[in-house]
Amino acid sequence: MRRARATDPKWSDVTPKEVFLNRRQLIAGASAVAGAAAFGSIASPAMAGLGAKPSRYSTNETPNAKSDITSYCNFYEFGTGKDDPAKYAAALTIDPWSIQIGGMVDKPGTYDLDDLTKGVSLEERIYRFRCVEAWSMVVPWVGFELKTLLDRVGVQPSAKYVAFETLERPSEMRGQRSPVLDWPYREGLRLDEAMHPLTIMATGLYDEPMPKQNGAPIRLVVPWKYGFKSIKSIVKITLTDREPQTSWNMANGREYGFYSNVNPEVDHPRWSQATERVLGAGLFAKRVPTRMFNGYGDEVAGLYEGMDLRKNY
Ligand SMILES: Nc1nc2c(c(=O)[nH]1)N[C@H]1C(S)=C(S)[C@@H](COP(=O)(O)O)O[C@H]1N2
Ligand SMILES: [Mo]
Repeated sequence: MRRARATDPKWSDVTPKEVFLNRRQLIAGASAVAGAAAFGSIASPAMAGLGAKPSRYSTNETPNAKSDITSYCNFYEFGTGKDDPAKYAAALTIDPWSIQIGGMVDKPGTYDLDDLTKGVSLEERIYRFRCVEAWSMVVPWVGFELKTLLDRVGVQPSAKYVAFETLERPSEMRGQRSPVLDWPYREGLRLDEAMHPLTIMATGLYDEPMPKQNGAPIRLVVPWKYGFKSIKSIVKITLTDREPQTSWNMANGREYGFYSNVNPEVDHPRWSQATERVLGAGLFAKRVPTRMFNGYGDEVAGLYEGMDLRKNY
């Protein structure tokens, strides 16, 4: 793996979370302080910018620096190198942006992103994020529950799965000019996974609109699954009664299953999943045990009751 380049970090990139919070409060001034009082707690950094509310689903682990999160990325549409997305995603046009929603829904259509998210309140969700490549970080996402969006379009009783697709636009996504994957990037969830309160559509991180390399303007985040399930730059959502095809499963079904729940007991055919390297200062300084469902077992284990998680990897 290549080493990410530290490009001109801002104070928020190098400041521990607590200091970050205080600095944001000072900068935001009276209005954020008033907002904080209304919540009866310290201000979330998000209150100053995107207006996101803190969430009980957030971990209190310290988020990675923004420079880590935005410089070490997987986004094969822009190349397979970890630093390719930060270099090349600037070419992506994200305004206007629409999402085509169809299949087993009451209100199918092509929705402008602004219309789709109008009146939806944003939350800050600080989640652990574990890539199948056995590295991890902690990311302060901003977004809303996928359920909110699905409820808006009306899921029909026959629907059992949700399929997602990323934009296909090789003129702007230079990685799509190579057949590394069968474009567009595709992912999917079972409907109960999609409706789970931990599953979010993220439109920002660190209190700012989503950086292009992290999946602007809107991406999925499913914190108990390997990172590749969290599909970026979504343009299509389809409700279906069949398990959808997913890019990594299509590319190598033996190595990447549909479920891809984080599981320290089921190794990748080519490496162990028992531990992970925590991305941080001096990249990958720490190796820690990987937790079942990435530590979200209390919330999600029930979804898989009675299932053989070795077979359904
Ligand atoms: N469209 C698309 N979505 C994607 C990917 C990708 O290559 N293309 N990579 C996945 C993988 S493997 C990971 S680990 C995460 C990385 O998200 P991050 O770069 O924001 O950390 O995005 C996932 N979503
Ligand atoms: Mo990943």
